[in-house]
Amino acid sequence: MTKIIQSDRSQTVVVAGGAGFIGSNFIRTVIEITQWSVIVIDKLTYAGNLLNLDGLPSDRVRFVVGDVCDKELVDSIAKNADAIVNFAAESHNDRSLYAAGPFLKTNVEGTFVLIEAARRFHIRYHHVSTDEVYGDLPIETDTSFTLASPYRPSSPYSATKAAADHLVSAWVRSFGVQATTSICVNNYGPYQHIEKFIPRQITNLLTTRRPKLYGTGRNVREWLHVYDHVFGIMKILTSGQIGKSYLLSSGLGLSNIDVLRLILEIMEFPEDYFDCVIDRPGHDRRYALDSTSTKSELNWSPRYSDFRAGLKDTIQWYKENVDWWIENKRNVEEQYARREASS
Ligand code: NAD
Ligand code: TDX
Repeated sequence: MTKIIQSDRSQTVVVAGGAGFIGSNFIRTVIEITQWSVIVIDKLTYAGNLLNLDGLPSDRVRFVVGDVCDKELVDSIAKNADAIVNFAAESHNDRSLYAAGPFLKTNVEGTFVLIEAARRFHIRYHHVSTDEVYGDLPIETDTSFTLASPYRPSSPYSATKAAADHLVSAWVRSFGVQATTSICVNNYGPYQHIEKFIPRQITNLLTTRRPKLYGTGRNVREWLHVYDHVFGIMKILTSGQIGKSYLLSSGLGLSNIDVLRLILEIMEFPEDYFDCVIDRPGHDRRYALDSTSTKSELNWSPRYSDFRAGLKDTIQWYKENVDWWIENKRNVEEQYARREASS
């Protein structure tokens, strides 16, 4: 029997990877707008941070440090839960180009362990995926990927994400697992790790470093505020059709150089205050998703449609939360410098 996940009932949701960027924003929303309790399982890799969950009520949020590849641990947590939402991943393309092992382990094997638990305990599973599974689009077009587009991942990261999506579909078809998948464009907002494009450039400017643009900066990304991603996942969990994938996007496709120029303008730096550095190998040209069917089926649409305003709030968040990122900054930039030197 399908378990219906309702926001106004007391339910227990396991959030894998809940100490990361999107997972922690998801948990804040869950606590705010539902009656659910949350069990977080997170390995606390370099990308996980307990501070991301600061201030949440301890009677509704339990934290377990652990690996999603650890079957016994996952089973012990999942057996009394109503749903698993899986954000746990190695999530950075640049890292996957230099050390792909952890990506295979967490993104593929971790998904396997979690969907097996969902199967064993007959609970709902939601899988968090990315537009990158479709590969890229030419820059000079306005086409978008749809659910009918073939999977053509380009980087080691996106190949592992594509593999995980296929596992989920196979477990739905072969074993009737009650799963859904969301496929989302690039996110921005509070608590994003400073290795990623937008927070890296903001924190560069806040520490008198020059922003770093890969290649010519013409590559295009579609940007969705993390709050809109989280609301989309809530809609899918509570009213999505089992077995389906849903595309989540904003229509806000911008070249990297345009995003950087906006950051420079908001932070009052000259528009040419950046360095062009060596390009990412295999750098995907453009991402874009057509989320028309998600919008009509789930009555979801992005609320943060003003990218400049969202970016301004995000810059403000990094200004107000220097303690959250400052200790990491030198290390992150040293790692970038080392990778650049070795390529
Ligand atoms: P993140 O790197 O900020 O967080 C990942 C979290 O997973 C961290 O807390 C980390 O400690 C945890 N983790 C890693 N390996 C683990 C393991 N083996 N066991 C348990 N926990 C582990 O990532 P994010 O940006 O929040 O992304 C979350 C999900 O959303 C990922 O699946 C990513 O592919 C997907 N996604 C991200 C974006 C984006 O723009 N950030 C866009 C679309 C989809
Ligand atoms: O310093 C930089 N300079 C730069 O020009 C960095 C870190 C990135 N870039 C470029 C590369 C990309 O074209 O900016 C763009 C965005 O880069 P990332 O923040 O690394 O994101 P991307 O590779 O697009 O992937 C992101 O969106 C899809 C997330 O990291 C993934 O987890 C998600 O699946």
